[in-house]
This record gives sequence, structure tokens and C-alpha cells, in this order.
Amino acid sequence: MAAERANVLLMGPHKPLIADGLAAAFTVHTLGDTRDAGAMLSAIAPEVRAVAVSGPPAQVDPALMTRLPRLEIVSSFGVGYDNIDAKWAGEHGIVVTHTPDVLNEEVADTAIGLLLCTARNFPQSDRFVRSGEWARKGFPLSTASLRDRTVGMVGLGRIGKAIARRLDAMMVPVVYHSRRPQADVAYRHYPNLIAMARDVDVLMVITPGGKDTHNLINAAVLDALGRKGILINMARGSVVDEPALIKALREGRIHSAGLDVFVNEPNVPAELIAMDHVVLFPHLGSASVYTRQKMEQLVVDNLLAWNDGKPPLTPVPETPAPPRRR
Ligand code: 8YV
Repeated sequence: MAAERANVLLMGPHKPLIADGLAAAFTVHTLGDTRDAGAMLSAIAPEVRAVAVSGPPAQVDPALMTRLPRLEIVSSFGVGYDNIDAKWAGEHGIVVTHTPDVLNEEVADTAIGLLLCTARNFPQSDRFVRSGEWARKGFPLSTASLRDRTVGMVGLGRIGKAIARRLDAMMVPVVYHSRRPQADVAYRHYPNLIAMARDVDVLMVITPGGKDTHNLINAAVLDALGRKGILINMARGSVVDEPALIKALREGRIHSAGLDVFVNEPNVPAELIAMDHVVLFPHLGSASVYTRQKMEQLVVDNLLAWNDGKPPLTPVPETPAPPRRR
């Protein structure tokens, strides 16, 4: 007799590889398919053994996990998992997995693109050509350049290192701030973020979101970065104090900013939209078909490994233990 299929709760935006991959192996309950998600959840909660999260805005908090008494694993899309209470999950024997590594190079490409766009005004130059202005005058020289700058990495994890490697090739000096120095890099480590911000002209933010890094980039850090400074945020909107950034940009206390992430996505503050000298991306970090397919497949593969009784492929550090069986 065929083994009973495990019940999986699928939350978040529709992603074909995840939906189809799960449907082939599990009984899938898609939250959001139904108008009455609360009633649907109550009906299936006692049977759910796994949750798949296909991206924000889905939240997996203790209130939800408590409602799922047989929950063993949460497989989440994306390397960042600030929408999941992984600490609580770890304390309650629930494994959380994410999708690291497969997106490193794509996000690093985007980070360099955003940095170049911000320093050299490339998006503005495209607008200039399209508006017909070029027929009347030349595009102004960019007052910023990467040729006379040091980049301070805020975070030097897997993606941070991929960005730093690109900067090495571009002959741009790199230093970094993180809680602990990394053993395998030659870049100078700054235990103090303000001290690093004073010494560099670019802050490249690529650190996890969540409460530990909330508003890490505040007014004092921006002032230490100074009038020539460029802030690039590839991490999470929550890492930057957005009102403080808007004020610093408006008052010319930093040169410019390139932002891939915002506090309340997809809502971007009108003040930022009104500023021509900042560059705004719609959370593009990993956004190619190639890379997103690898991330989607890894969400499925983590659950297939669990279903086969194997260790999860890419657990988060808070939940390294194998999932409990109930
Ligand atoms: C995704 C990301 O765009 O992996 C992450 O943490 O921020 C991006 O790759 C995000 O998960 C939105 O779906």
C-alpha cells in the first residue's frame, strides 16, 4: 500500500515550480486559494506536518506554529528569513530551511549594478536620452566615481564576499564591518561601524534583517559616511532608518543612495521617489528566471529530503537539528 502523503501548507505568492513540485509528492493546502483562510486553516491544522513559504508577505510566527501541533519543518524561499521566527521554531523542534548560495552571484551582480548606477548616474542618463535633451546639451559629468573610493561592506557573508570579489576585480578597495572578523579574508575588519563609515565613501549593506540589525544605519552612521558618501542597501529595508536617510539626502549630508529594499515594500516613500539623485530598484536582488528557478527548486528539495527521512539540505543556523518526528 502506498504511504500516506504528508500534508503541506503552502503560503505566499504563486510560484509554479514550488506549487507543481510539491503537488507531485504531497497533499498541498494553499493558503490564499480560499476566501476564508482562517476556517481552512482550522480544518487542516491538526494534519499539517510541513509549511512551504514561497515568499513575503507570508509570516510564520509562534501563533501560527502553535496552531500546527504536528509541524516538523518550514521550507522558506529566499536566503533571508526575517518573516519566520526561526529561534522559536528551533526551541520547539521545528526545522527551518532557506535558499542560500544559489542566489549569491545574482544578488552580487545586482549590487554592483546598483552601485554603478548610483555613483555614475546611469538611470538618469537613460532618462536624459529618452527625453530628447541630448540634442540640446551634453549629459553632465558625474561628480562621483568609483575610482577614488573605498567600499565598506556592512556584512561579509556569502553574498557580501561575492560582492567584494567583484570590487577586487574592479580595483576598488574593500573593508568590512561585522560582529566577528572572518578568518578567510584579507580585508580590514572594523568592529565599530561608525569608525568604518568615517573611513569609507560607500557603505554596501548586505547583512540579515530582523531585530538585531533594525535601524543599524542611522543618522550617526550617515553623518560619519559624510557628504561624499553613497549608501547602497541590498539587505532589508529595516536595516536602514528610512526617515533619517531621507533627511540626510534632502540636506545633502550624504551624496546619494541606491536602494533595492524598503521598509514597507512595495510602498516607497514619496520623498525618495521625488529625488532624482537616488536610484530605486523594486527588490531585484535575485530576480532572474535562472536564479529564481534554483531558489524555488531548493524549497521543494528541502521538503523532499525531509519526506525521505534525510537531513534538510539547507537549514538555517537557528535550527541545525534534524526535525522531530511526531
Ligand atoms: C527575494 C531576497 O527577492 O533571498 C532573499 O532574501 O530578498 C530575495 O532573493 C525575496 O525573498 C523576495 O521573494
